[in-house]
Amino acid sequence: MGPIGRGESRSDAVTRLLALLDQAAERRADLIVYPELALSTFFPRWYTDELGGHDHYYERSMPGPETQVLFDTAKEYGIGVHLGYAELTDDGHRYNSAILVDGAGNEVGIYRKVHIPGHENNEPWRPFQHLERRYFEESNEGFPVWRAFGGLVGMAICNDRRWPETYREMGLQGVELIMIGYNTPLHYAPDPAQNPLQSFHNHLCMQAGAYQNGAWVIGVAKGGTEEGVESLAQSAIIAPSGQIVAQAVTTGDELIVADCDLDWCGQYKNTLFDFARYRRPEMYGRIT
Ligand code: CDT
Repeated sequence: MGPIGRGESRSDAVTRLLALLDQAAERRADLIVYPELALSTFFPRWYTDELGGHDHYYERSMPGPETQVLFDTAKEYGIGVHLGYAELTDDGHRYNSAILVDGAGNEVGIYRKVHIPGHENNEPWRPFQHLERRYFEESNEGFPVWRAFGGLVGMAICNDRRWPETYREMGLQGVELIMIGYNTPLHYAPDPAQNPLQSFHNHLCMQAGAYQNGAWVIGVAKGGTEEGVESLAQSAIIAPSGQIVAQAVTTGDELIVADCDLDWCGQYKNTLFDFARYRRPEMYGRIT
């Protein structure tokens, strides 16, 4: 996806998601993967005195009144949906979440972001804030995998993709396809020397995660310049070999498609990365 401006409503965003869904149907897709926080601008870039100052960006139910049409249309097409959104639970918890539904419209699972980057307090020295640690709680639910789409699938969100444990936790459960939405500003205030490496680091970690676990990785950006902040695009579909088989070439709304044969995973999971045969967990004491 391209940027979502502060003035764009939830319904405006859904209209754009529907246009991509129509294209996905034309391409006979089984599953469409939308990015992190796909229904709003990336609001943690602004500080509010009140913690609830951004609550209008959160979803109280999923599907909700404005998003129901997306799930209904996807069900008519028989296409599964992965959608990132800000979740406000009935008991007042705020999570950076993603929902997955299958092609029949049944909920497969909800994933809540484990690794929450950025900072808790206003830091005016930054050109823009990254207050995810103020507006989202860390999930303690880990990285489950679910049976869906003829295989084992899992989810992660943005900063999660930089951590090898994310992929390994799912890899140890046999995951075959991992969906990851992201919003990654090109400017990293604590160390701007990393700015020119954003694209490299993005693909580096997702390609490594795919290869080392013999799984497909679908990395989906909300990129382009959003409210003056330039963010990385370059969504990619990565094979279990670690190769990128499809990549976005614009910074706007763009559909990329690949035929993700889950049987390809076995070529890695049953040979070089036969975990049961070759892993040495007793040598990895610090992380096990
Ligand atoms: N959304 C998200 O997690 N973004 C972070 C930005 C870097 S931390 C300020 C990321 O890891 O891409």
